Amino acid sequence: MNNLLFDALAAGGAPEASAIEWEGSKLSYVDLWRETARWAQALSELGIAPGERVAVQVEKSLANLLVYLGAVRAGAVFLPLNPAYTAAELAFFVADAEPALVVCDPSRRAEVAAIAGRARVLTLDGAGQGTLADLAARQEGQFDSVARAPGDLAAICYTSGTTGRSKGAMLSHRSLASNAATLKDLWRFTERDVLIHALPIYHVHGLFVATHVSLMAGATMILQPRFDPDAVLAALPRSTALMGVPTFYTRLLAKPGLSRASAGHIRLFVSGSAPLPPAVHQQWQARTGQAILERYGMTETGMNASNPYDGPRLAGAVGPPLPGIELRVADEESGQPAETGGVGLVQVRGPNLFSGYWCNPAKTAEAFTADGWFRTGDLGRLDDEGFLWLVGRSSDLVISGGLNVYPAEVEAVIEEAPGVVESAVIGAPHADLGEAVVAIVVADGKVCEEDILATLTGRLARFKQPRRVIFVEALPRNAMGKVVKAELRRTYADLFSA
Ligand code: MLC
Ligand code: AMP
Repeated sequence: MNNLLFDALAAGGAPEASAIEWEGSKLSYVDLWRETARWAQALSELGIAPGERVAVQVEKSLANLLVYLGAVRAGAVFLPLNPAYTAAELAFFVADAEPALVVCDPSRRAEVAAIAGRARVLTLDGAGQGTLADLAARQEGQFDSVARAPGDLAAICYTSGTTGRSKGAMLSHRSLASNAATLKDLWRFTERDVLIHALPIYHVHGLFVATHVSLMAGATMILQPRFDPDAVLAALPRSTALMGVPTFYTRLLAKPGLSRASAGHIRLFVSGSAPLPPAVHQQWQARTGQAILERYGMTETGMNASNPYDGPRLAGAVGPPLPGIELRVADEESGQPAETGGVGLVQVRGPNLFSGYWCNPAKTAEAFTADGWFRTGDLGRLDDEGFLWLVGRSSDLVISGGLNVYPAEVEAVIEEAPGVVESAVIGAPHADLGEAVVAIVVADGKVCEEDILATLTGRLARFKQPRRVIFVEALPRNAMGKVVKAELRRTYADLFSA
């Protein structure tokens, strides 16, 4: 038996070809595999056994990616975490996943050690320095990858629940490898590609879609520490592809340097994680001559649907299901498949699906229909050509700049602020972020916006904190007493455009 995911990733690259460019230096494939051996050896020297979790909350860097690949090789289960999470947020993930190792920024070592329980705590900073890097540097770079079967876990990615706490989506070697192979073929990635990688690597888009496709194809990745439109523009001349969330495209459109001359040669622009406004799709095409390819995915499923490589890339649609993946739209009332063109709940089935929520059989059971389809929670319709058009979500989830924010989590903290009676958190349309978090609050008249934001500081990551707090006399409620968020969303639809 071999290590399914690592072997699939390692099959693509020619030894001397450039695998990753990072801060001006180039790592060939042969060097990359040697480096991953070092990091895998370091993990095994720490006593990380196959199947144990390695939680990593560090800034994006080449070393951060090497820990991931090393963990896969060592048979560990990688648990990526947004560095923006506060210690309070981190404590939940650590308690739930019970990692054997937590890797954090050196500046946060003390606060992480305080909540790490039995886990070891090692460090890694954005420049790739820290105690884990020191340990890896001492290894010789020879490692027999730990055997992993298709169903073994490679990662757990947390995705917040609409109510209650986050759930850890368990992702197997099979699901990740099969999804990457499908995308590589569909999007025609080859060793001639140079992908600009400006996404974070604590979520599936940057960690799996972009990284796996590029490595599997033997392509080159220009790894950038964060999304900076000027750095992307600077890399365009020697690139062939870019993957991003819609905010990347709106921010790039604001740059005069984006033109047919600078971007017309790019083979593929991919957008996903949040709806790409049709106007952005059209403006992009007018400016660069290129049609952005929009695709649709989820942490639990990897990618589900994609506009075609050849053929029409329709603005506002996410395309037909990927090869090997079944997708249906179920009527909300009856649960039966909706008629063609009818709006309903999107459900998927295929080798891409996760293996359930970590230690949460009840939520896992709820997530699947009796006949084994995964309930995405998204609302959509399939047209005559089999293209999926997403029209909304069945939950109140807000997607801000491609990051998910669950209103219930934010409301719970706001309601702890002295003087707050109740609150409702919604997403309001926002030109830059797609949706921005807004809190509608009923309070005693003494508490102000600053007080509420102060309550959130240190409790919730910055991206979850409201961009606006609006005080009202009462929240709109239906006959059942439930807050009518749809009405709030209508009322504040122009909040950021007025
Ligand atoms: C950062 N901030 C955000 C934010 N990101 N606020 C709201 N929404 C966000 N997404 C905070 C910062 O902490 C900062 O706080 C302030 O907002 C201004 O930050 P910024 O400089 O504008 O942010 P920036 O660093 O440029 O980041 C914005 C971004 C980034 C859109 C480039 O968030 C990003 O890379 N998003 C991609 C997320 C992603 O990969 N999603 C995929 C999930 S997987 P302050 O204190 O300065 O005010 C998935 C499945 C699928 O969904 O289908 O792919
Ligand atoms: P996450 O739980 O972070 O993986 O986010 C997954 C959610 O992002 C999906 O359920 C969708 O609601 C949303 N999403 C992903 N891609 C798209 C897209 N192209 N258009 C609209 N929504 C999307």
